[in-house]
Amino acid sequence: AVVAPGAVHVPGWLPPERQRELVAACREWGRGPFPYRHTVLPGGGVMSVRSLCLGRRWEPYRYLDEVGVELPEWLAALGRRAVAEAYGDDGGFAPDTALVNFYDADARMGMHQDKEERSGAPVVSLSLGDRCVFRFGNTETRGKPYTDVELRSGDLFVFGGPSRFAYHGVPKVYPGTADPALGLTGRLNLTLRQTGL
Ligand code: MD5
Ligand code: FE
Repeated sequence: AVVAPGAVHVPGWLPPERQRELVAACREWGRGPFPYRHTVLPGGGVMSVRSLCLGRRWEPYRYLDEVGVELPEWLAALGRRAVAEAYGDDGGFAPDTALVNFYDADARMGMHQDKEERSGAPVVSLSLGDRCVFRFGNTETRGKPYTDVELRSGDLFVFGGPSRFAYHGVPKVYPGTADPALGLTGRLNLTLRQTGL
């Protein structure tokens, strides 16, 4: 479904077996040198999600060089296929970072824009585990108008073109809504990005 120009939601894009593999990979990356952590913002606020990065590392409000944890080629290839299937063409998408966010039952993400990337390339978002409300806004203000979309495990969302710099957030996660067979309590979101650095 095209939610806005450049914003394409593909429900159930990843089949259950691929979802399980991705959950296993997310768990394994958490055992690496840079495990999931709450990000502390420059103003002292602490994000309720826990995050890790592969490839270039994101810090509020900048990217650092890669520090030994590579973005696996299979994950970059999955990102290219995602853009190709959402838009009909991968547009040369070449992600150099993956940000993985873990949401427990109480985690939220306030309305914000993703502006640290210096490229107009799209952002690929993959959701795993619990369902959530994803709030897709506008490029002018944090507030209305916005559209609330329910994201479920396996859903793909690609944000590009005029939607790339829209405000967005996750106001609610529905705890206990993941398929027990997935073996995940909570929600994981992977984003693949091209930093342009
Ligand atoms: C999430 N993550 O569900 C979301 C999915 C983040 C973040 O927001 O910054 O880690 S990515 C949603 C997104 C990314 C880039 C642009 C737009 C949405 N957009 O223009 O709407 O954890
Ligand atoms: Fe964001």
